[in-house]
Amino acid sequence: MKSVLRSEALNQKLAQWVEESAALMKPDRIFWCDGSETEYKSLVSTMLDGGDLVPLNQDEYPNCYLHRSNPNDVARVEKCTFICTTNEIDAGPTNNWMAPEAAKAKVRPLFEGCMQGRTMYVVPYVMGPVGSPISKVGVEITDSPYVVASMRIMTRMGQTALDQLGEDGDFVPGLHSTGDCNPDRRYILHFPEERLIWSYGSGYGGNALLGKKCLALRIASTMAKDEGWMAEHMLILELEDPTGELTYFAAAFPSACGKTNLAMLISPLEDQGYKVRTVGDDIAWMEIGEDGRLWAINPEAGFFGVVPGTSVHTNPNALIASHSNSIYTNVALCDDGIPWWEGKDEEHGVLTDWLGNHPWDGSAPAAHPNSRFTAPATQCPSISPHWEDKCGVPISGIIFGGRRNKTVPLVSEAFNWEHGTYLGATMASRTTAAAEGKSDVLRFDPMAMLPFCGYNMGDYFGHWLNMGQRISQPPKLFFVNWFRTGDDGKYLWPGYGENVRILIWMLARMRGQVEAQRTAVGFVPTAETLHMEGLDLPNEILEELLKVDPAEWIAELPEVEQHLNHIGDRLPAEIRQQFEAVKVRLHA
Ligand code: GTP
Ligand code: SPV
Ligand code: MN
Repeated sequence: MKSVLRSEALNQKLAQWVEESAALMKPDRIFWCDGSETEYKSLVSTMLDGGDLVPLNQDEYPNCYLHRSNPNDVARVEKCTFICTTNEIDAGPTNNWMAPEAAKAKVRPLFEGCMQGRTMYVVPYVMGPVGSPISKVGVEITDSPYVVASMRIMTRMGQTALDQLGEDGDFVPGLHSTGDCNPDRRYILHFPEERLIWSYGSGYGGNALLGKKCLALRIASTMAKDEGWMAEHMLILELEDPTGELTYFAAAFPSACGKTNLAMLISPLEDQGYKVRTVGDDIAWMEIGEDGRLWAINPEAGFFGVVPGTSVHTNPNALIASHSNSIYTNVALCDDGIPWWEGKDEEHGVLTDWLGNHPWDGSAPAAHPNSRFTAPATQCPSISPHWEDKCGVPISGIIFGGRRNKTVPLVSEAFNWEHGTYLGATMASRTTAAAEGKSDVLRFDPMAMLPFCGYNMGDYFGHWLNMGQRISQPPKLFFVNWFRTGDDGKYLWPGYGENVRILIWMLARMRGQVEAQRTAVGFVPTAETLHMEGLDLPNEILEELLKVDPAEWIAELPEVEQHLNHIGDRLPAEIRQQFEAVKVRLHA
């Protein structure tokens, strides 16, 4: 076996694990990734030769490539995702569970010899700014060059990570093989007790880029509970006001419900001094600072963003970020090498669809609904100068939200942290193409963490309540809904850039500058307190967007109660009390 060793200072634990992994999977070669430009170029050229990548038009999209995944492998697969704790109760009722030894016994045979004839890449990476006390080192072993190239964009990958790891440092190991990409032999296993990840049989996104959902959310959420911090499925954004003051928000929306778009929005009120900048678009790690505030870092270094719906009108910053040095997965292609997707709002000639059919016959979407761009964060025009601050940024507001076509108002503010925790715990949203399964069905997705919490959801709510007691200057908690529809099924709120108006209202609330209506479900703005200048929205539509109809909320109570019952014995009493209190208020 040939080993291409580039690293001198070998960490004992790493050396041993690499050796064991090689013995198990029997690769022809071991390749240690240094993260360099030269290495990236050579990976790309290997993939171009093997047909793993197709070049885009290099004049228009320099250093950009298209990857077509296996058509059976286009999204996260929640049914194949397991939390392997000794006791089933610790994984809780919302996670699939296997006992650690049973899980390993089942999946180890799949890994045996799976890299014969292939290269085993060792991919060291840092989640979080290099040198930040909050950052963590992970190492992924994979046989997919696409994963390696993607990890180089999404994380601080290579020698930097080995340097941060040092000889005695600890890291989260993640074993990955695309295997034969058979959906019946697909497993994404997490061992939170030993901080280990095994992923077999998928090469796609959150299943395969192990730094993202597996480490930065499922494993990290467990570490965060044990150590007293938070790992959340949240964007982080910076709002500058006319005086130049910066305020930071974190927001949790379920997959494909608008985090990237909110984080990168272009404010239509820039000439009045309201600007938004991006710190992160998917994950936040938050710790209590010495000042008693909550400080957040973005553990990622790139964006793995939903492509469909991205246009000059919706998210120009994402278009620019992904115009060079980016990988597109499962988009359609024009004959001149320009990528195309639904909602791009651009003319196109004859297309090759995401499956490679040429010409596209128009009978199904040309780009897969979960097609993605993988782009370096530094290329985003709206990236904040503070995005890599080692201590993070101080969070003043936390926002929850989801896709609700009725009932839930455009924005509301929780009465306090406990009430906000209840709002997050009972949030529901229509499902999207980001995970395999039926789209557009309403499901409860607490704090947008249903697919990503590495432990018992009841304990997770308990952890939120506990954090609230420990944060002496807690952020205010809000709830938004950009997706309310009218009788014609069309969205009532224009969304995207206009969402800044809602952030401005939140800012005014934090500063005690504006009164709000006290409703049964939280404080809601009156139409005249929203900054609507320059937006031509009929007042009756705004009233409709802000409406809280107790009858609609009462009708949902049985489902909310069922959801809370499903969480089981570990549901904190405070959450149950919040539910009872809402019930009383709604009936009052
Ligand atoms: P993940 O990467 O899966 O976690 O998704 P995300 O939460 O970052 O969602 P993203 O911002 O990529 O948006 C998903 C889809 O929702 C895209 O098609 C967007 O165009 C659409 N979307 C985002 N924001 C808005 C909005 O304010 N209004 C409307 N109507 N659609 C939106
Ligand atoms: C999500 O589904 O929330 C994503 C995409 O951000 S994935 O990385 O596949 O999880
Ligand atoms: Mn996400």
